This record gives sequence, C-alpha cells and structure tokens, in this order.
Amino acid sequence: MSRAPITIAIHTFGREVRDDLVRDVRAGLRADPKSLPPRWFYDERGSELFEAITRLPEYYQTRTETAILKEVAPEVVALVRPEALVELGAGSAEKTRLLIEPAVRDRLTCFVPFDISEAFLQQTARRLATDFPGLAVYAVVGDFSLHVDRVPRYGQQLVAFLGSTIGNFDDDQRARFLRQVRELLCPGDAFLLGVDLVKDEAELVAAYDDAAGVTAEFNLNVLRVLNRELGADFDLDAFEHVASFDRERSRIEMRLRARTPQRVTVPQAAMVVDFAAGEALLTEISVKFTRDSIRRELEASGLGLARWYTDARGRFALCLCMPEV
Ligand code: AVJ
Repeated sequence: MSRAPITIAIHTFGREVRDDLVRDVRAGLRADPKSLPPRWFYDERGSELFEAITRLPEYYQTRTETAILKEVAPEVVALVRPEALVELGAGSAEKTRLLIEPAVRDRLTCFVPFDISEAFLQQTARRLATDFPGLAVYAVVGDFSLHVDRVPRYGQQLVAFLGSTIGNFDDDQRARFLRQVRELLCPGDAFLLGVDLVKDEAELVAAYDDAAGVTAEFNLNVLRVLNRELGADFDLDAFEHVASFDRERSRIEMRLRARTPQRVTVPQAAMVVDFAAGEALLTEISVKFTRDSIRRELEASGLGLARWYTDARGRFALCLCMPEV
C-alpha cells in the first residue's frame, strides 16, 4: 500500500501556555471560593494518572463509551460519510480509532486532532499517520474552550468531542462552546458528543473517589504542577481530596481541602495565598446529563439530536447531532 506523507500542522495561535497558567492562578487563587481550571491537571504525570483512572473499576465512563462506540461507529460513519474527522481534546485518540477504521474504508482522508498538549499531540499524530497510510493528519494545538472557531476545514466533517469532557464546562462555557461547534458545521456535517449520565449518587461519587486513591493523587497533582511551574510551596500532605455530587446543579465537584491553616507563596505569580483550616479549592466540575437536559442545550445552540446511543444500563451516552437549518 502506498503511504501518504505525514502532515502535522501545529497552530498555537501565538499564545503562551505559561501566561495562561499565571493568569488562571492569579484569578483563581484570589477568588472566593478559590478555584483552578481542570486544564492544569494534565502534565505528563497528570496524563498518566488520568489514564490510570480510566482503568479503575469505579470509573465506568471510558470502558462504557468505548463499548458504545464499538457498536455504533459503523452506523455513524454510514450516516455522516465524513471526509474529515475533527477530534476536540484528542489526547491519545485511542477511542477515535474505532471511528477512523470504518471511515477510511469509506471516504475519510483527513484526521484533525485538536489538543492543548503539543507533545501528546505530536505523538498521537505520528502514530495515527503511521497506522493509517493514506490518512493526512493535521494536528492543531489549542484550547478548545477558546479556539474552536480556528479549526481548519478539509471537506464534509464529523466533529467528535468524546469522554464527557464537556462536563468540565459550567453552564455559560458550555453554551458558548456548543454555539462555536455549531458554527463549524455545514449542512451534511455532524457532531458526535460523549456525555456521562445522571445516576445513583454513590456510584457517581465512587467514580471520583476510588478505593485505590488514584483520583486523589490526580487531584493533588495540580498542586505539584504549581510547585514546579511557578515555584509555589504547597505542602501536598496538608490538603485532602474531596469529591461530592451536587444534585441541584447535576454535577460532581472535586476539591482540595486544607487540613490546617496554610500560607502558600507562589513566587512566579507574585502571590501569597492563605487558606483557613477546612477551606477548599475547587479543582474540577463534571456535569452529568439526561437525554432531555442535553437535548435542550443542543437545540438552544442550533444542534438537533439525530441519534441517541446508550449502554444497556443507561450510564453513558453518545449524541449524534446535526446542524439545524
Ligand atoms: C476527562 C473531564 C471527562 O470529569 O470524569 C476523572 C476527568 N476527573 N476523574 C471526568 C476526571 C476525575 C474526567 N474528564
């Protein structure tokens, strides 16, 4: 078989990751209550810890989504017949292979992984270009909460946003994001969205507070990132991992709670930050949906829910969405 040249286009939009970090830390640690965006979990160690989370018995999401995708990928490809597949937050793009395989046998010629981490993306792009000869890979480095409008277009496209990463957005961010995705779509294009579903509270909380303590390590890792990148002096032993479910807002919330009063200096953000005993830093939200709740949000953004795919236990869903005219 002939082998297409590997094409990796890195667009960074002139932004410096470090400036974003300093900005986020200055805003988030000054706020009341304190918070940090989940983006900063994912240094190399954080990405490895997340991979470990996806294999935990309590964390049903990844294996459930993979099972659904395995079953429905051929139908999705037959319905959309994409020439280009765009994946937002591609990471290792492991699940995406399930879509690429049937799609290259049809008429897919281009894969556009979009991710925040350039190193990770380079690796993913090279691996896919090698494994799928004839597939052009255009990697785009960017923040999908800011730069979705910059995704290049290479023909009729399927845009995928898997893993329920949309759950990390609050209501306003989600509405803005969905409107931007809608803007990317021409008639005939589609959007495939993975969402985690509302369920029993104990099952939800266990997925974010596993027995082996991997999620606790993942959560605390953000403090390690600040210590390394900004010269901060967080004492990791002084903070405790807390996961809770807010049923009213239909979301898991992860926090780091100071066990005792803490004074932390963050030299490279020019800050001194005090924590009272028991004070919490919100590090992540993970919104849980129902078919109705996500359909309403999609419709409000001009996206129609064309197919709803779920597992037998209704734990996770894939939404296949088409632009509404
Ligand atoms: C990658 C955002 C989907 O919210 O479940 C897993 C991240 N945080 N365990 C999620 C996560 C703690 C995950 N997402």
